[in-house]
Amino acid sequence: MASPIRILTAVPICDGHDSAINTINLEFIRLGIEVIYLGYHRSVEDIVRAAIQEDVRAIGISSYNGGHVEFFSEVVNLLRKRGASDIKVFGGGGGTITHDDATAMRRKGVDKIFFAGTSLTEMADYVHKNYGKRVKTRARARSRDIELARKLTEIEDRFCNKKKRSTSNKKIRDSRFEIRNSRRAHVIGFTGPGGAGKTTLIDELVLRILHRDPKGRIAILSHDPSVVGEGALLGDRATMINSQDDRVFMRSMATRGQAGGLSPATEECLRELARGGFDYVIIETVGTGQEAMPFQKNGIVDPTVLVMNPDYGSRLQLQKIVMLDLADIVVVNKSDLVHARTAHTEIEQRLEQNRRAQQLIDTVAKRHRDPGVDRLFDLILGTK
Ligand code: B12
Ligand SMILES: Nc1nc2c(ncn2[C@@H]2O[C@H](COP(=O)(O)OP(=O)(O)OP(=O)(O)O)[C@@H](O)[C@H]2O)c(=O)[nH]1
Ligand SMILES: [Mg+2]
Repeated sequence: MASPIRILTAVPICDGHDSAINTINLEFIRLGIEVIYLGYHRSVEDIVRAAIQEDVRAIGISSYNGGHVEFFSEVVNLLRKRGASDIKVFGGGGGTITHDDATAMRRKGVDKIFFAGTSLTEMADYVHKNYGKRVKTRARARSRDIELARKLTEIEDRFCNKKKRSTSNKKIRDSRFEIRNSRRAHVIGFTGPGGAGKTTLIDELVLRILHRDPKGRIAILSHDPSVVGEGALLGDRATMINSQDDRVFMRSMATRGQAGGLSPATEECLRELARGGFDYVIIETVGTGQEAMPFQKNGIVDPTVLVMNPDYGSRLQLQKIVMLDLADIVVVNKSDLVHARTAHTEIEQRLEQNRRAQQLIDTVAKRHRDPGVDRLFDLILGTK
């Protein structure tokens, strides 16, 4: 089966009109496209960096507040400058973008502008027809990020084409051993139910790493669910603010039909990142259920962090969450919510049954400079 087309969508800086792009994203996903959504109020630099790291075929920009002729062409120019001119730029903006503007934009290298009244299916058809195959460009020296991004795509594609069956279990074990013993990267796994605040927490930790370690490089592998051969909304980037940085390489992955929180290609991609000279590699699973154990024992993730939402139900639900037995660190995020104190006590009692040195920390990830996040940061870096 062919891999889904991956595109990036965003709204320019100083523009909060995201309702059009949200509708368009949903239609693209429904028609089999993987959409990495960067969110609104995004700079040219952030858009181009994300497009390169995500190795997308095209960038779709929705622009309503003016300045579109300059903004779109700056995106095209920066892609060229970074050696990624094979990534196409398209978009729309209702009546704000006139036909004359669109002609000027096309002259500057913008691929296509859609006007008011175009149907959603027409736009999705355009994507399928024009961005289905990678445009071959003349070979030239490619940046480190482009090289890595292409490698990750090749790995994902191999799994999608089912060519990846040949790796024996012994080979995988040997390779895990090799990475555990030679890696310099600190590999941290985050899991937990949907919406518990995993991405917000990771973004806050990234901010602290960037400050504490002025040369440190961070990779993030972030997962969202999808069914085999279908589209997906890969939306974690939209929550990331601090992670839009040249020292952070982030890749969004769809699970492409695999249950349990990760993609069939995750481990191999992780291996590639662990070899890629990063100091920290952070993995975020999809929002998981009670039975999930996404990170294997003796795998290459260490430590594992379970992020809990205080609203998990009652003590009975806690008994069923397998990751409470396995996680090294359990975080009660959203501890600003009323139920959080009870949640802390109940989870603490649940962890006591395990008789293991597991850590329990309360955080408010959405609060800047939260002391709980500081404690989590010290704990994670304390193991490095
Ligand atoms: C809805 C809306 C709002 C909502 C936004 C809600 C949201 N979260 O998006 C609210 C009320 C919040 C709002 C606020 C403002 N708005 Co307003 N808003 C609109 C409105 C009425 C519709 C835009 C829209 O969503 N259309 C629905 C989409 C699906 O249809 P479409 O626009 O025709 O787009 C088609 C194609 O272009 C294409 N397309 C669009 N984007 C993309 C992207 C891709 C990748 C692709 C493939 C295709 C594509 O898809 C559609 C296909 O039919 C427009 C007026 C208009 N009719 O365009 C004003 C408009 C854009 N807003 C305007 C203004 C001025 C503002 C405010 C500054 C008002 C104020 N003074 O506070 C604020 C700014 C908000 C901000 N932070 O940026 C002006 C902009 C004028 C300008 N550029 O100079 C407009 C044009 C109204 C006007 N005539 O004055 N706005
Ligand atoms: N009240 C409160 N809300 C928070 C906190 N941390 C995150 N949120 C909000 O919770 C929502 C979900 O946050 P995310 O970080 O996207 O959660 P997630 O676990 O990554 O979600 P998925 O990736 O979809 O599973 C967002 O609206 C956040 O702003 C917190 O400490 N307190
Ligand atoms: Mg998330």
